[in-house]
Amino acid sequence: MSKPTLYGPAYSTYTRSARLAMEEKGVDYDLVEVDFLQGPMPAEQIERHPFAKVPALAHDGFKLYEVSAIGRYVDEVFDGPSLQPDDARERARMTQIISILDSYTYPCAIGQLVIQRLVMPMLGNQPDEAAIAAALPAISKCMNVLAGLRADNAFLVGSQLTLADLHFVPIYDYFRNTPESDAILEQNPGLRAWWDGVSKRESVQKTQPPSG
Ligand SMILES: N[C@@H](CCC(=O)N[C@@H](CS)C(=O)NCC(=O)O)C(=O)O
Repeated sequence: MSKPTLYGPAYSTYTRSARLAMEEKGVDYDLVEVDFLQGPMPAEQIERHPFAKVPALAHDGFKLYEVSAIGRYVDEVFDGPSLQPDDARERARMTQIISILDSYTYPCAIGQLVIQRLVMPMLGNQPDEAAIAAALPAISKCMNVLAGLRADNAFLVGSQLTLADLHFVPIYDYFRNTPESDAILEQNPGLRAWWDGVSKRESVQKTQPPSG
């Protein structure tokens, strides 16, 4: 089977989730950097992704975008440890968590807090403090819910690393670097325990976003 190519920047949370799936499976892949912070989304990427987002995958003539689809494809097509539970209820829980991350967590934790607190200053702009303050209750709710679903398990779904963990790692990693995360994580020590475990994985260390 030929090597897949992933188009997206190493700093992107969704690109990192797709990379994490390939790293965990032991898949050899090429990463083609696509920048959208210093300018508009490049036209070639909009051809790959009509909604002008990253990442997109190309493999043996097959083209795919949307990270939850990419993760499942990578898991099912390549050898390596399974990233989806066999048990129907656990698999449903995994899908539920990915949906919670996409629908409720990313928009407030990354789209508001991380963009305003970490990205805006990096680009030489002032953070919008009102937008940050407005996002905090929603972030807190998401983290409480995710901590509750994890309960005392090693991973978000029971004792097996799944695509749900790989979806959350990049979001959590940026979030934990904001000063606002302290108070929210104080309330959710279970998420810190989860991070202590997953952050030691080689895949997580190898896909660390570039600093600055
Ligand atoms: N639903 C998409 C979301 C992808 C997404 O939001 N990617 C972000 C980067 S992490 C992006 O492309 N942002 C560029 C923009 O919104 O202009 C997926 O699952 O792949």
